[in-house]
Amino acid sequence: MKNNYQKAHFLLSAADIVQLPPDQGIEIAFVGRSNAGKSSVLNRVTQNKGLARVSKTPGRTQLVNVFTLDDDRRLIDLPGYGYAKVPLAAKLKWQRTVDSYICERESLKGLILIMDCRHPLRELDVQLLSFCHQRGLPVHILLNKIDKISKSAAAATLRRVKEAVGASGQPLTLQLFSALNNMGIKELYALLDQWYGYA
Ligand SMILES: Nc1nc2c(ncn2[C@@H]2O[C@H](COP(=O)(O)OP(=O)(O)O)[C@@H](O)[C@H]2O)c(=O)[nH]1
Ligand SMILES: [Mg+2]
Repeated sequence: MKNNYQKAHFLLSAADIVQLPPDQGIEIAFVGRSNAGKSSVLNRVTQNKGLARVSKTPGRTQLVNVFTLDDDRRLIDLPGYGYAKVPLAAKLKWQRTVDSYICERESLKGLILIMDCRHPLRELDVQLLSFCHQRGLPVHILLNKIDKISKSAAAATLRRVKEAVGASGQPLTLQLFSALNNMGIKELYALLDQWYGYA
């Protein structure tokens, strides 16, 4: 039997938040620096390689990609950030789109912020956390690629990031994850089930 997330199918890509579907039901958005592993995480969660392929289609990487789980629930793939060579205009466009999505979207229940565990809390990650903080929106951080570092280094990273973000008083949770070997998938499903109201 398919789990709730395997049912995800592509609905549309939006260049601007006015192109999004009606603001009803529950949306959870996945976001992160380019190369942190957002596409790999989405593939894992939905067990559907086609999903991230859609998001990778040239021209769509800078768009908000919307996937439907059912009539009331959507999964949102926000454009990645932090490419070295992106022109300033594109950076500003990313900021505007993501900022207005986060600030205005009523159905947005929470964000899954994906970071490479070896390079956590880069500048735009912190900026994103602050957008969410302003709205009191919960964020769940995935420290991804945990298979790349030792267990003790992973534990130390978790502790360090927890300390760094804990001080803000923001509704925030975090976990270790690996899109490569599925580590942390149960914990992530439990969180998503709770936010989507499946639990
Ligand atoms: N070892 C390891 N590699 C990963 C993991 N997640 C993603 N990758 C690799 O990191 C690179 C970027 O992943 P991708 O999903 O395209 O990142 P995106 O740019 O954030 O969508 C690819 O080569 C992936 O195979 C992980 O958990 N472990
Ligand atoms: Mg990607």
